[in-house]
Amino acid sequence: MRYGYFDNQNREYVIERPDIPVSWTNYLGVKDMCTVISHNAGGYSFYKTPQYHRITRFRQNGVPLDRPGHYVYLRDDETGDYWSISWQPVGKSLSIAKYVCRHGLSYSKFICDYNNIHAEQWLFIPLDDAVEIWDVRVKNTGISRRKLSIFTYAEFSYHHIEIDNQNLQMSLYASGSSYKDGIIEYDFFYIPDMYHFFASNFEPDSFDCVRDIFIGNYRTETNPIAVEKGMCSNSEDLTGNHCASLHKRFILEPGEEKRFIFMLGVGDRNKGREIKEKYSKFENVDNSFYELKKYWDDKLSVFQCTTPHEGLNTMINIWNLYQAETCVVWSRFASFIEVGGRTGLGYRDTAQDAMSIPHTNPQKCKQRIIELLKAQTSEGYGLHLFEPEWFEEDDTPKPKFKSPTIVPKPKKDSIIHGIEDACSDDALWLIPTISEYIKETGEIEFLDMIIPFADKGQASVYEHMKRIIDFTAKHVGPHGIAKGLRADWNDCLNLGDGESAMVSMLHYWALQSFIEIARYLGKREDVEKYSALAENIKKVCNDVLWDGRWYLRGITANGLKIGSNECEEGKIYLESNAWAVVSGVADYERGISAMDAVYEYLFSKYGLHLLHPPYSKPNDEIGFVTRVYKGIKENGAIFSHANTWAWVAECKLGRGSRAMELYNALLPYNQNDIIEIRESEPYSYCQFVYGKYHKSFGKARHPWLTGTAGWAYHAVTHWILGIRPTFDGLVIDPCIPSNWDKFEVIRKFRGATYKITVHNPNRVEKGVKNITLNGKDLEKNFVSVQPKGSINEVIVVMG
Ligand code: IFM
Repeated sequence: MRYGYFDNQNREYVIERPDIPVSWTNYLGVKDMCTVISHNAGGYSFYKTPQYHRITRFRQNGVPLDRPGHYVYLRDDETGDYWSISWQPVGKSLSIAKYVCRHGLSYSKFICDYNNIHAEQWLFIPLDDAVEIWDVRVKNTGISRRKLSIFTYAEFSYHHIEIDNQNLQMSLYASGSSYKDGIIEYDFFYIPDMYHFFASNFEPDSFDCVRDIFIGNYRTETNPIAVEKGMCSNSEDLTGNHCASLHKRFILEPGEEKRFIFMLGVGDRNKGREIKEKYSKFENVDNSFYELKKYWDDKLSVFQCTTPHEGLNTMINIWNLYQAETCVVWSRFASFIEVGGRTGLGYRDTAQDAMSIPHTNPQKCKQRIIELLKAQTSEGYGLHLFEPEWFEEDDTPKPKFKSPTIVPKPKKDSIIHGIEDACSDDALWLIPTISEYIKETGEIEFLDMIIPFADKGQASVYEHMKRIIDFTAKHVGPHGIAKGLRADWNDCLNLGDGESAMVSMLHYWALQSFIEIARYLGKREDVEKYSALAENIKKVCNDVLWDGRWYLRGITANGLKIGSNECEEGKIYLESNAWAVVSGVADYERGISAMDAVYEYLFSKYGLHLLHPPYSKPNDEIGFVTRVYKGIKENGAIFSHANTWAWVAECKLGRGSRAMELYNALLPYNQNDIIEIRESEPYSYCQFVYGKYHKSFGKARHPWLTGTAGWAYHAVTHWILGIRPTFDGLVIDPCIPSNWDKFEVIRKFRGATYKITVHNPNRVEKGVKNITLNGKDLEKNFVSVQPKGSINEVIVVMG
């Protein structure tokens, strides 16, 4: 069963049936203001942080789905009939009204045809203003004159989400709303920076600022009394719950169209006036929509591929990068699952996400790296969850209620959580990310930048990297494998002093990146010292962790093996086997054996399970994973993020067809027509898919905010298509399925453009036979950096 399709020409996903079992969301805003919006216009907005500066309210996990939202109602003033431009909240029967939602890159369009009225509501946030524009057009497609009314509705939220949800004493009695000069203002405690406003490009006929008056007693957003009556009550109050409803009556002659602009923004009425003036001009609305389109066109143009795989092209050229950027820009704490009650950055999540976008968003990538380095302790571990503001250089206390994003700045001692709460993997991810950033931009001097540690002292970026490596080297268990501590990448493996195969392998992988940098800088001593460390880790991993056919996942503090053939449950894990290959710990034979075992035990038509068989008996020596239902999340679900490592592993082993088989199984695009099983968005990777051990096998959950996005993008661009930046140029090393005869990539790199065509006449899976740059033969599959502004033709023949 399908609910929509990919419109690649417009870079939109088109939802033709709005009665999807779950919310299909999109993200508006690329800078300071963000809205998470569903295909039925339910959702919420915030400014910078969903925890401290919420703009609109959302009742997460509610019944009915997605309430409230950013709604536009239309009313036929002659018959009293009314509907909304998005299917919900009014929810007209789909047999008499047609609804379409087009989710695009940072905008969503809701389109409705009902009773000879065609209406569209476009939502987007311009690049330069913290305001959500509602661009509404209403057209009479019938043959008679129509008398209509338009009403808006959004429910304001107290700025601090915890107060809004939990301290009603405060949110109900310390917030107010008022209407003046056509602008609704929502305020509290006279902190003008934190006010919200709602305005329109016309003089309204009536308004409501008080939610319960607009909706009416014992009613919902489906049948608000104001819309039913055809008139708002001009309510305002200095207490209660507040909303933004502006109403206008208008007439449409046959064929006539009217356009209305609404603005939901951050700031007080004065700011509202400024914004109202600007966006009351259609020209300014059109320009800012065009600029937003161009913003994404420019980004996407950095890497565009044409392969025989339409789904891969669609995801890599549009949706996968869009999802990866969304994770980096908005962190992982604002969705319909993560409802914004905790914000900041997750150390490991951000470090991985940032690795995928240095080519399209180098500024944000660098910003995130610096924030993470500031949240690294001088001992070398990262603070698991933190607010970048905690480490702002300016230590002078902020005046209470001044900043638009009031993030409390705790005392340093209280935020340095100590090793007992440290995760063993967190900071290791950062080393390859720093390396990727430098390779992409060529900014080698970044390594000299001095950055403070979270607790005390400061050091260069290079020194920060050494501390990260040294920390893991120091914290090893009795077998010489890294300690698992609070958790490693797998949140539910809580090994404490037990040992984690994955972390030792990550350590080895991070060391490869670091040694490459040290070698490039000519730091011989470091190259020698850390190469010796790396060799030792590789040996210990192979001596201790090899289980005969695959690698163990770990050893508990009491010496119990995890992920061994000897185990009854949790016999084999995906992470340690994929990472043995990705990191280079495994030699070719062991790599093949481990990945064949992964295929045999963990593969399914929807992707690779994280482990087999799942746990059924709680065992706190292993961790929380043993207390999760079988087939869900870390206990044997198809954990999407970890699947991507297997694609890289297969590419490293040269098995392009296998890598593609694994890729295809997880690919959301491929599940567009089985939504009765998948349920979630086919344009977004989800955190997990229920595994075969659960009756909901195939159902995907937690869209958008998952490390899968960045890693899937990285795996395809760097390993399947094989185009990898180095310090001096681009390596071209594809690993593709044997049925591909050719593919093309346009890659922008350090100011030059590379048009790369890869031919595969002998249908091999890996290996480059020859390569030319602008007609000249190259010695190896490496293209050095070409002059800025140049356009270069690269022809590669595999064989
Ligand atoms: O690695 C974690 C991530 O940090 C949060 N979500 C789950 C992942 C796997 O446990």
